[in-house]
Amino acid sequence: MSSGRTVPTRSHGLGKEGVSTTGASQVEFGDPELTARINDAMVQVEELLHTELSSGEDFLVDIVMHLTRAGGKRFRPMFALLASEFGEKPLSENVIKAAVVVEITHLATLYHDDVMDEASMRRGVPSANARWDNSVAILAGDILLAHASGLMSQLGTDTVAHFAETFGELVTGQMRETVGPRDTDPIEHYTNVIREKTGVLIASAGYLGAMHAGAAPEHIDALKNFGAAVGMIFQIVDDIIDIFSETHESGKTPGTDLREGVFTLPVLYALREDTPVGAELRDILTGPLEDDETVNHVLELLSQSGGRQAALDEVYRYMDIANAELDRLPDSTVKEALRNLATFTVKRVG
Ligand code: GRG
Repeated sequence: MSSGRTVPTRSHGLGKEGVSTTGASQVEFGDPELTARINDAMVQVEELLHTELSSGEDFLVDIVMHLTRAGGKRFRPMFALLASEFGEKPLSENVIKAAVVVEITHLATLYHDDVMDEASMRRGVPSANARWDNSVAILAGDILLAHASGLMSQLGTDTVAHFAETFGELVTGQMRETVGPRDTDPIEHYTNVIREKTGVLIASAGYLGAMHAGAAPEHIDALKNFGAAVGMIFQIVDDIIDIFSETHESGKTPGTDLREGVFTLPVLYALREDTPVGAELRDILTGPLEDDETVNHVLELLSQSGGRQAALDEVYRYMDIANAELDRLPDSTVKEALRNLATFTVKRVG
């Protein structure tokens, strides 16, 4: 379950007062007016992110700005902005704040996740634990949560309560992954982990964006559920790519998860297959894979299995859920943009 992702079309630039908008994806939404509106609001997100995270002692600022400046897709704040378009106050000051809260929380999880995974790179730069050390990276995640909490308190107790739940689910997902499936079915375990680790925060972006724009309760609910489904698609697709893409297509070495002993959905389906390939995989896959030859052999076995197709079927099932949630929203160019966003995520694996 590696967390690098491919990027929608975007360009980089500098926002007002020289604030770097490196992370602000200049995404094309198929409607020039909407595109301009969202991209302008993304510059505001970037400015607030920069202002908020630049406050405090220099030694803290340097470290929290390390991954902030390194970019990332800014997918979550952008989704919060799009969700706000369904309310009476789209892209309002509180919507921008909510979008920043979500991105800062996401950043905090990345600092902590990299410590747990002993990751050496993140967003194309050395991870904080690699550049400094584990203690520094953990404390950077903690100070980010302090920043997020400060902004949240300005948004009111509903937002604070929502975030208490979101934090709880994020940590539960990480803990669930750490303790492993134990007596649970491994596929159910995997599904719970990715829902909690990835789906919950994307759902939160939709919820908070729509809520702070004053959207109707049923529309807030639809955007939250759409976000949760997109999170599942996002993660399963990434896990499929980790196994079945050539390095030149994904920019990553295939089988990273396998090397780390993390068995993602295509592998779990292949492992339960009642075929010679399934039996051989069950013999080999008892822990992390050490050497390239074994990884390559397992990748070959996986390509002969039905694991990829079974995982893809799950992706399409979540795509249906995402589309059904969109159907609960009034027709608009924003709704079509969200539909395209979900389709784009799936197209990465055909
Ligand atoms: C600090 C509240 C808190 C929680 C700690 C570490 C942890 C519990 C949870 C980990 C959650 C996690 C890292 C999930 C992976 C999510 C994911 C899909 C990351 C990659 O997202 P992208 O591709 O990254 O959007 P960019 O870099 O583009 O922002």
